[in-house]
This record gives sequence, C-alpha cells and structure tokens, in this order.
Amino acid sequence: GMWARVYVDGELLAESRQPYSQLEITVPAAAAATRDIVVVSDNRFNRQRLPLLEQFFDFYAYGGIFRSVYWHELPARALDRVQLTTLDVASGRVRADVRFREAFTSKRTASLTVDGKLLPPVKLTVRKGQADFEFTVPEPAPWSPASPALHTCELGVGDDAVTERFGLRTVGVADGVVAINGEPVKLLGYCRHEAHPQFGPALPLDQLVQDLHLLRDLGCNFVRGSHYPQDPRFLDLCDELGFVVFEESMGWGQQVEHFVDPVFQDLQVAQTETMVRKSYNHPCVALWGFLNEGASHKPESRAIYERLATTLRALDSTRLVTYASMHPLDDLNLDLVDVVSINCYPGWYAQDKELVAPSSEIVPRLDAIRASLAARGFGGKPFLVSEIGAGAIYGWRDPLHAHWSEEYQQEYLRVVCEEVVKNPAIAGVALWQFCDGRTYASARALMRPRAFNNKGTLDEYRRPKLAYGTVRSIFRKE
Ligand code: ADA
Repeated sequence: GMWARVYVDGELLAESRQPYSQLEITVPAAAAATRDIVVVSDNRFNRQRLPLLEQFFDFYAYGGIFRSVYWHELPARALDRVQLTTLDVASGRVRADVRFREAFTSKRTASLTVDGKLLPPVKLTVRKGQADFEFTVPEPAPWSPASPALHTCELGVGDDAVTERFGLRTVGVADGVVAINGEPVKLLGYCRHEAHPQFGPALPLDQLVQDLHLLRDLGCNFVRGSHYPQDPRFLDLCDELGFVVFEESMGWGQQVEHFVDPVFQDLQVAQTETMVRKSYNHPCVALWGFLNEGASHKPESRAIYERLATTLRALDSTRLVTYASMHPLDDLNLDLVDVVSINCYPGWYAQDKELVAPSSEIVPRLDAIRASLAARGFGGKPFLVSEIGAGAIYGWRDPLHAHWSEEYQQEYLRVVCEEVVKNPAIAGVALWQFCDGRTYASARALMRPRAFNNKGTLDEYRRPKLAYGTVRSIFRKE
C-alpha cells in the first residue's frame, strides 16, 4: 500500500503499482545462506507513479504491507496454478487448466488427488507452459449459499505440487436475478471496506471472521468487496460460509482524463487480470466488477469499459460481469454487462432539498431508474442496487430523526430493505456500508464528519447502530 519497491540483497527487483493486488517476485538464487529483503512502501498521491490512486477517493489509502508474505522455494519448471471450472455440477465433471511458471513445451505425467483420493495419473501435453485436462470428482457435492460444500484437488508434477480448493457450482441468471446452480438467489448484503482503526487494512484473521459472523447475523448472503479485491483469506471464509461475492478491481470515480491515459488503461487491465488470476477458484465469487462510479456516461469511457469487460470474459467466462454505475439514466456502457449495478442515494444526497421526509424519495427513485433502464432496453438484465445508504454518527440519537442520527439511518435502511425484499424486479442490494471507514476530509469535509464515511450499519469498531436490528429483522425474515 499503495506503491512499493522490493529490494533483495540491495538490488531493486520489483515495483508494485497495483494496490490491494498480489505481487509475485522471482528472487534469483544465491550462494549466501541468508538473504536481505527490503520493502519500501509509500502511500502518498502521485499521478505519475501510481495512476490508479487519486486523492478524491472516498477511502483512506493506507501505507505499509497489507497482506501475508510468503517465500516459496521452487524447483525448475514449477507449477503455478490450476484453474478449475465446473463443467457439470451433478456428475462433478471439472476442467483443469494448468499453468507452469516457465513457458516450456513437453509431455509430463501428473499425479492427481481429489478430496484425499488418488485418481489415475494424468498425461499432460504442455505447450508454452500450459496444459489442460478433465476429471470427475469422486463424491461430488454442489456449492451453494445454503450448503457451501468444498473440494480440493492436488496436482503433482515432477518435484512440485499445488493444491487448489474449489466448489462445484454454476453462476447464471434466472427470473431476473443471479442464479447459483440454476436456483435464483436474492442477494442481500453489504459493501465492505477492509479497514479497522487498530489494524488499518491488514486485518487479523479473527477480525475477518467476526465481520462475516456479523454479516451472517444480519441475515446477509452477499458481500460487495468495495472498491478493490478483498483479502484472499476473506474470500476463503466466504467460500466456507456460503457468501456470494461481487469482487472488483480498484477504482473510484475516475473521469475522462483517466480513461484516455494509456498508462492508466494498461494498469487498470493489469490489476483486473491479477484479480481474476488470484480469485478464480473461489466459488463465492459470482460477479466481477471494475471502475466503481467511473464517468461511464461519457463517450470517452467506452474503450476502457469495453477492454475490461472483454478481459474479464477472456480470463473467466463462468461468472457475471458488472460494474457499479452512478449514471443510471445516461450510462453508455450497460450493453457490456450481465448485471446492471446502480449506486444511488435518494433521500440522503436528496434530489429535492425541500422534502420533509427524505426517505419517501427512495422507492420512487428506484422505480424511475428501473423504468429508464427498461426504456433503454436493459430491463431484461438483473438490476442490482450496488450501493444505497445514509450516514449516522454512532451514539447520536435524536427524537427529530435529523440527518446523521441513528434514527434517520434506521428509517432509511428500513425503507430500502423492505423494498428490496418485496420487489421481485430487484435482484438484490449491497447496502452502503458494512461499517464506518476512515476517509479523506479534504474534498468533502462537511459530508464526512470525523473524516470518516459514517454510513456503516456498524461503526469502525463494529459496534452496531440502531439500524442493525432493523436490517437484521428484515433480511432474516427473507
Ligand atoms: C459512492 C462511492 C462510495 C461512497 C459513497 C458515499 O457511491 O462508491 O465509495 O463514497 O458514494 O458515501 O457517498
């Protein structure tokens, strides 16, 4: 976070320009018994060095090392990953795409162990470091939110082996909503930032577990990882607990000046590729996204939106492509997506400043957005409310239910959740947001008291606000 250089034995080996992404470095062998690794990280804003990050983002760009660091000692022609794709859920038929770390061409015999059971050896024809084959899981159990069964596959080639955990499931669309294994699933959940006052973005495992237990308690089955790929351990837990995840590469409100910059474009594509390569075996991930609230209503946005959608589909055609748009009435790129995801804040950033009861704006606004989408030919795609919410300062109670009071937020989220649950035309919601999070006050000081985004249903220490019980009772009934 957010930019880094890695030196080994005093030599610069790598530079990281993809915040929240996995960085892999090949360290050359050396005779010395001990090695010296230095990571220099910097979270200052610098458009040239780090074009993916901007000062106007509404989340704090923490510095330092966010995620676990691993050292692997690898043989020559080591395996990289095995991408597993469900071909048939019922029979447990799976396709395995094997990638080695070197682009060699040869024939190899691999050992294959699935769920601890040794299957017959596999003959691999490796071309430019890639091979594929199919196998059948001996005792297949489908993955679903209600029953998140997982399988493991260990592939051994020569002196190397990799283990991948995966789920047997398909993602599609049925009855205007997202479907897992053909079964429609109404998505009820939250947007979540990886942040905590004591840990920054480097959350201990216990905190990841607690976050998911709170989401489960709230009756949620869905998380949008805003606005960057979440910790891989969090996705592991989502796999285990049966959450459906919308994973997106890092973006926030980028404009035409970014879209026309070739360096920005290439990095945007590169970080999106890294995200897919890291997450493809997580059954929890059902939706791929990018460029949260970019200027998708401008013609100049077309090229990069098209490139990103194409990149996602080329790397993984088994999931749904979307992006969170804040331009529901004039977005120019919705033909590219499988799911229309709309961020909107009726009754918070109120349209009508005179309104006495701002929450009365919510349902008419959602109806108007859907009508406009239908009129433009997007009515057949699932409609997901990818953000909606209102701010409340923890502990601020007010009998007049003023803006920023817990009561105001409670009433707001009640109206939203009731509408989402009862309206079959809404595929789901990712409420904004799970918990309060540190941001910058520079550009919007009067909208971000404490320099926090205060729209959490919990505060930054995960203390529930009044709305918690309200969301919980509505979602849990569903
Ligand atoms: C946007 C944005 C969020 C947050 C939110 C808000 O929708 O995607 O990150 O800034 O607005 O609180 O206004």
